[in-house]
Amino acid sequence: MTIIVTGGAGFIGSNFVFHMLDKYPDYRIVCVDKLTYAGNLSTLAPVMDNPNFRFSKIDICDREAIYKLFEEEHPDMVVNFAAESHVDRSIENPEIFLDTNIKGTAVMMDACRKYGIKRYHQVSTDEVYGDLPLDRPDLFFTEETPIHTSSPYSSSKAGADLLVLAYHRTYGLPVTISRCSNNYGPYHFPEKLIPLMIANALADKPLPVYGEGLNVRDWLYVEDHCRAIDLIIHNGRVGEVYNVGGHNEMKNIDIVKIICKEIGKPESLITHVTDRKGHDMRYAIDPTKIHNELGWRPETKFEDGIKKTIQWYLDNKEWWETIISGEYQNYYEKMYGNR
Ligand code: NAD
Ligand code: TDX
Repeated sequence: MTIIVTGGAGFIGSNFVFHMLDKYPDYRIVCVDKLTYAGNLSTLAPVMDNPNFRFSKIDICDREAIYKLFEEEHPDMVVNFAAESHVDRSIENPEIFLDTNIKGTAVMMDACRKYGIKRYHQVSTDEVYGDLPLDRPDLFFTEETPIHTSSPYSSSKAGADLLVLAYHRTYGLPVTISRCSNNYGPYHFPEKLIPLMIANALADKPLPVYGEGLNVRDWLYVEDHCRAIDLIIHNGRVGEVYNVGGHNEMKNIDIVKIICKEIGKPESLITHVTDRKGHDMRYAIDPTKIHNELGWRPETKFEDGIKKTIQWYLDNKEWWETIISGEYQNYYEKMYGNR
């Protein structure tokens, strides 16, 4: 079995590469990554010498390079993680999101059509469903919830999902889609809420909470997401969408307070800053389908996962300090000034 994993130098993709190489010693994993600001080759250092692993620096929009790779590798499956993934960046500059998230998805699927494939899996997000009101805790996103996006990021992911389903119906491409809630864990890029707050708290820097911090996200430990994708690509039904989430809804402000407590820093570091434009209020996944059909359920409780995550950031300071000192610093200063 040869699997092309795109975006494998990023947060979830790298965790998935580790999971697959560890669990399936006879699988070959070919990682395709453009190494944007969010991709970090040092993340993959532990597997670079593994004979079952190959890294290839390619932009998924580069049709010629992708076709050449398919001719060399004859993949059985593709799992497409590659994306521009940060909502705030999409608000600043939507265009790259259209290129990578929509056009890149089309290029990957065209290659699958041209060379044949057993499975194309699209890694999508709960953000395609838009948001839920705070005063209706009885509502959850199911796979039947209409697509109703808020940001350029989520719109580009929704556009990709629609293309994936269209390639299934029009060309019979054997596709599956997973729509997961917010992940956290090792190798999470420090522009996202949890790693940003951990890094800032450790440096005694202000903790920038958008608005009142009442927005709710449904947090899942990254390894649980990787196990869900593993199950879907092996046992999921072709043409189907699977929601992935662990019923772990939390307000942003509560997450930040937990991080302060775990790290032993004062809540006075919390600084309320201008709210995100079009900020989604609440995400909440109903994972009944993947539970009933594939037996998936989350294994890591938030109280354990957040401790493991903080410990990982303490043990791997070099990884994130190198990132923060580079290109990301320019972006951070533009967003938050010298706070
Ligand atoms: P990330 O930003 O950490 O990693 C993205 C990776 O894709 C990087 O390694 C980057 O270099 C690579 N990439 C970007 N553009 C590329 C291109 N044109 N060609 C090849 N590689 C390219 O993102 P992440 O958080 O790991 O998210 C991975 C996927 O999971 C995305 O599709 C995202 O939409 C989805 N997702 C993320 C979450 C979450 O909470 N992080 C939740 C649900 C779904
Ligand atoms: O500095 C911050 N302060 C803050 O209050 C940041 C970076 C975020 N926030 C808030 C905004 C959100 O309500 O925290 C919440 C989480 O923000 P992000 O970490 O940017 O994640 P989110 O916008 O929810 O999107 C994430 O989950 C779904 C991923 O980045 C997406 O790729 C995924 O699809």
